[in-house]
Formats: sequence, C-alpha cells, structure tokens
Amino acid sequence: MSRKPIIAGNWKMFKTVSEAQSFFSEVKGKAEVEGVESVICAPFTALPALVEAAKGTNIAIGAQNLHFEDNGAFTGEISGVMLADLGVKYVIIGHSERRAYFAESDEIVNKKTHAAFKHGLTPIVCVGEKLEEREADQTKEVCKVQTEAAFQGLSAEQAAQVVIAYEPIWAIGTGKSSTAADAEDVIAYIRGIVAGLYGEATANAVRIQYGGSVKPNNVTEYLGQANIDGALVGGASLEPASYIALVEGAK
Ligand code: G2H
Repeated sequence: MSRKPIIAGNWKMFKTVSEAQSFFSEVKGKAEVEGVESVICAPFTALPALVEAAKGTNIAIGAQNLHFEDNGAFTGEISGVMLADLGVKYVIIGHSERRAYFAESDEIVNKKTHAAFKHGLTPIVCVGEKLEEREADQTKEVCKVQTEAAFQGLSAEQAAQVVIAYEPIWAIGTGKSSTAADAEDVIAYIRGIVAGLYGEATANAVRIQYGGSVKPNNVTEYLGQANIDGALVGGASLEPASYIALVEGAK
C-alpha cells in the first residue's frame, strides 16, 4: 500500500504571530509538493493567523497539544472544540517534552487521542524511548506500551488515520539522530504492534514518522526506508528555506 509522506514542522515554543506570518509568506507555494503532505504545528497564539494564511494552499496547520475535555475549569488549556473551530487539522499528542515536563501519562495521551477524533482533528501521536531505556535494550517494549495505550478504544477506522511519530528522546534537539536503519527497525516493529491490534490492512494504512534531529540533509534517507512515512521536525522546521528543503526531500 502506498502511504502519502507527511512532513510536520513542530515549532515548539518559537515564533510570534508576525514571525509566523512572515515564515508562511516565504514557504507558500514552495513547501507544497505534489504527493507530500506538509503540516506546520505552531504555538496556539499563531494558529488563527496561520489558518487564515494557509487557505487555498496545500499546507495544513496543526496544534502541539489539546486538552481532552471540551471545556471546563482548566485554566490555561485549549480544547479540541476550540482548535476545530479555528480550522486546525492536526494536533501533536504526547510529545516527549509534554510527557516529561507536563506529566502526560499514557492514559492522558489516550484521552487526548480520542478528543482529537471527536473533533475531526488528525492526531500525531508521539512515542519513543529515553536514553537509559535504549541502553537497557527496552526500546521496543517502551514503544509497544506507549502505542497500545494510545490506541486503546479507537475503532479500526480511526486507528488507520493516526499518524505515529517515533522519536527516540535521546535524539531530540541533540544533533544525534538514530540511523535510518535503526529507526526503520523500530518503526517496522511499531507497525507490527498496530497489526496485532487491528490487522494488516490497518497497519499498512497508518503513517509512521521518524523524529529527532531530522534535517534537510538526512530526511531523504529516512523516508527511503520501507516503513518510514515522514518526519516530525523541530529545529530544522523553523527556517523557511530549511522547511522547504524538508518537504522537497520527502517526494
Ligand atoms: C523532536 C523534534 C520535533 P528536533 O522533538 O518533534 O525536534 O527535530 O529539533 O530534534
């Protein structure tokens, strides 16, 4: 089965509204390549301007988090209702920085994944091991537990739409990246986990990205692997020329 490659920029806590607008005007018409899905996941504050700027383009806009409740007394939080109302299409869930700094558990990741589907948002669910887990040869077990937990209670139809991002935590923003072969090995294993839960057809439909120090000069090698369908990119997605090169490198 052919899966459409997906490059998603994860801007993390970078860019004001005007910086986001200026970035978008530079990538418009360029980070749009036939056969490649291009997604920019920006801070909440920049989302309205980016959704407006992205109208009529092939660049989708995503958020980096959502609360699992629709509304309520959750000071400082943003819900799926609010994101869908803006016209946001994607949402990153369970990024390792959220898991580490904001105590997001596998259970919360699962609730957020359900909330995304409830509001028509496509979840980009992050999984991946810490350095000590890798050194203890627990990479696959960690990914299995996180993947199974995230998918709990999803229908096969929903499961097929999930984008999984495999991000070994030791490779995030460190300049150290997993080799393409190592990433392929883990990602093929994760696809096997989905097959165990939903069968081969669903597993073959799910797109799995690699994330962790992806750059224009290594993106093509990752995407050349049989099971790697895209990349979730932090640092290298912040500059227009670099983001354009990432999308071009995915075709
Ligand atoms: C991993 C990645 C984006 P970077 O967090 O999700 O960031 O590409 O900077 O390692």
